[in-house]
Amino acid sequence: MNDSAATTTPETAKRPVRMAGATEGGGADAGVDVAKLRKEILAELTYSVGRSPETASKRDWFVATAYAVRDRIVDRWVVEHTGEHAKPLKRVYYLSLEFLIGRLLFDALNNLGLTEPTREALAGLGIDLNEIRQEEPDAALGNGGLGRLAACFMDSMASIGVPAFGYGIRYDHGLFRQGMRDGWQQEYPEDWLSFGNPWEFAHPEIDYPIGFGGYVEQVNEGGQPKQIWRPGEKVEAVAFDIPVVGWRGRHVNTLRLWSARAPDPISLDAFNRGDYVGALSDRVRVESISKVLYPSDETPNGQELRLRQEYFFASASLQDLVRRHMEERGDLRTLPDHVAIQLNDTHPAIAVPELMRILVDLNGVPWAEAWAITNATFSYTNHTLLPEALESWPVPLMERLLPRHMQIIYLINALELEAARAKKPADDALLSAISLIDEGQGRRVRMGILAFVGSHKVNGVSALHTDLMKQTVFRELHALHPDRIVNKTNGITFRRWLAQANPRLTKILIDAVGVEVLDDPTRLEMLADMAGDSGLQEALAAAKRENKLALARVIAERNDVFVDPDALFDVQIKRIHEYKRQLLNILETIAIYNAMRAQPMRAWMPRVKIFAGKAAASYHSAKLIIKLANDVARVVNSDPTVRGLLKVAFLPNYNVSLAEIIIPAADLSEQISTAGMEASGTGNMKLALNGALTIGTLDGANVEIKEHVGDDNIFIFGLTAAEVEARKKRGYDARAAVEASSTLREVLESIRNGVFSPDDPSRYAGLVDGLLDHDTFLVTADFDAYFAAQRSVYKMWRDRAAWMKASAINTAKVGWFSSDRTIGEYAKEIWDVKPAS
Ligand code: 26W
Repeated sequence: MNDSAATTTPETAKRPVRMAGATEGGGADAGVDVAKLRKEILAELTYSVGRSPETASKRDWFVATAYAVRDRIVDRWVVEHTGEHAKPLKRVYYLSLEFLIGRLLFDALNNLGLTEPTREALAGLGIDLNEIRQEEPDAALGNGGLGRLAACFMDSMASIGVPAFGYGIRYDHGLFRQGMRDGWQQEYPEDWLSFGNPWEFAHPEIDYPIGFGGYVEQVNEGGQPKQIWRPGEKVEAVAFDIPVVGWRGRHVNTLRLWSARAPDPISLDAFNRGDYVGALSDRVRVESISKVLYPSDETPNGQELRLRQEYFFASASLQDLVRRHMEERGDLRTLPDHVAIQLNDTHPAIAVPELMRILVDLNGVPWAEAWAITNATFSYTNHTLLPEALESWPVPLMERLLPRHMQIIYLINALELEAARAKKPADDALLSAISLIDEGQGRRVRMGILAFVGSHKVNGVSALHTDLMKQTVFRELHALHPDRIVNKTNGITFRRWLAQANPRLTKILIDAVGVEVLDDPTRLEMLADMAGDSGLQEALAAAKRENKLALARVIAERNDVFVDPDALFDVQIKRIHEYKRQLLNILETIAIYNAMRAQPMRAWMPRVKIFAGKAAASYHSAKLIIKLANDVARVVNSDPTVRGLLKVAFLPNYNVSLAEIIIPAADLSEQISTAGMEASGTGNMKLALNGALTIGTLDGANVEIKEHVGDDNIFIFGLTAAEVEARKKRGYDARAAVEASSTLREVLESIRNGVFSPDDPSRYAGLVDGLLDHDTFLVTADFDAYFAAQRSVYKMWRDRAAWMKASAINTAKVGWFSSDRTIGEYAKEIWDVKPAS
């Protein structure tokens, strides 16, 4: 069957991709038949969208173009999944509750080398590709770093040839849209599917039953006790596939997202009784599982629905991959030879007991053997050390929703504790530290421990984070399993974050170091030797200025704030969280403002402070920080003494598409988290790649960025992770720090006195008191160092040549942070998969 499908594949699929010189945007665009492409787009418009060119809207043109491109991807997909390619030795399954994808059109065009041909094909029809690009809604099926990393990894796996499936949930509603009312964040529902999704293939025939609740029956099978779970409730998981095409179209993987469907669409009993709402209520309850992404970031939500989501997608994914494995190999015991499952944080960790249930209960594999298979198959990535973000579920909830899994967890726990006792004789503290059950406040299952013991490798996402994992959350488990924890420093896909987002810079790089840089980012290094070249610097400065003009237009449109493209663009874009310390940045902004008011006629360096990011809806302090940024913006931007030399803009609704506009335009990248708290950061990499200089603490991947770009090309300040720890242990006195810093004292006084909140002078009293009484994130401790670092930023900015040289060196030296490198490391050291390339 496979072979015949391959032979019926259209001829285009087997045609090798021609790799003549790349054009702006980066693909291999030569040799594409533009007239044919135009015909295909027109045919899609007519037969798939059902519109004539005369009546078609921009959205119709976008959909027609997406379909035409999708056809070409499918041609390759079919080839890759049939015939000789159909059965790779080993596949990776990336389980993630979040995929923060953004728009897909330019991803596909760029990777297939179709950007310029499509532009031309559409231009011939009077359509502007850049305009229809805006019609695609962002797929925002993620909160922030963790979800965006999953999307970059999907691109890299397809690009370097790691056969992979991504598994997740097809949320009807992605991350909320952020609006502003009087400077306060408002959450509005997001509706990315309202006009359909041209990239996906619905597969209603691929559906798996997912059970919840019920009871466990013990039966006797040939003298052996056997457990059978009898769920009280059934949900169906239906597959929707999005093809993921890699660089130069060489490989196409699949992102398979599950949607919940009720087995019975309607209760006829209720309907016949005239209860029309009741007739649908079961269905609504069941299908709520895939309705909406949980918008919390680093805060637990403890909702039953969240646990349902986790089990729903873990179970569907395991059923799917086990079925595939059995079809291909016919023996469950060889699973780890052909399957590697990566758990993206603990969110899919329930897959560990689920695989045990499949092996032991459903297939009669003896426990010890099943455990060895499970452990060899799974690996787990930790993305945060914040204690409040470490997932745990109340035992009673687990017992009610997943009774058999709870039994399995107890058994895993008993055996793990026994093994630990055998290694290191009875130490109660050790045993309670590694127990899967937290006996603290109500009994809870710790998902981090479950993921750890169920995996053969556990990784952190930067060198510092991995070290801290060994010293903190997994200290005891690390002592018992010293080879299990490894580091895999995060990366980003250069295709989206350089070639697509910043075609102007990409063109300069291609001219400078050759088109091969698109395939091999380490070639960026060659730029370092030219960094002092004035011609190169001028070209880079001109590209940056164009990008800043584009951002200035967006700021004018969205915020009605007019900024000078020649000012320093100082950018902090990420989720709003106290540990990320947007507050520190705002305090410094106020310090500059105070200084300007004290000496209005000094030659102040023009600067624009740009903020963007969402706060979890229930995270009040984060929402107050957004309000403060907006209050400061209003006051500063309208104060004539400032003469426009300082501008502040909080751009609403930060998402992938907005990031693609801000990042190429940034001069300064704010990475100022309290040391030890940001696991890695990936925005830091995107900004450095695009030529922004970093002002940052020695936290997460900043440490490694510093090692790559060199001390002279980055502004590092503040307490180290070890110093933060020591400070906290010793008991930190913020009042003394504030007393010692006249700048900080004035800043806090102006906030407290209502300078930025004349309508409600006490609005920030609690915020200021909070800083003085319990400055958990050491904002006051790092303020002076940060302020001084900002002054050295100014100093370098004054010397344009020095700045542009440092900027070029940043771009040159961050090739290592490509997610292709990261995925190569996972493939070799965790998955044991050979990339096909
Ligand atoms: C239970 C609620 C919840 C939801 C999401 C807890 C924790 C999370 C994530 C772990 C948050 C997250 O996105 N972490 C980020 O992961 C990135 C990719 O590794 C890192 O670069 C960031 O530093 C880290 O904060």
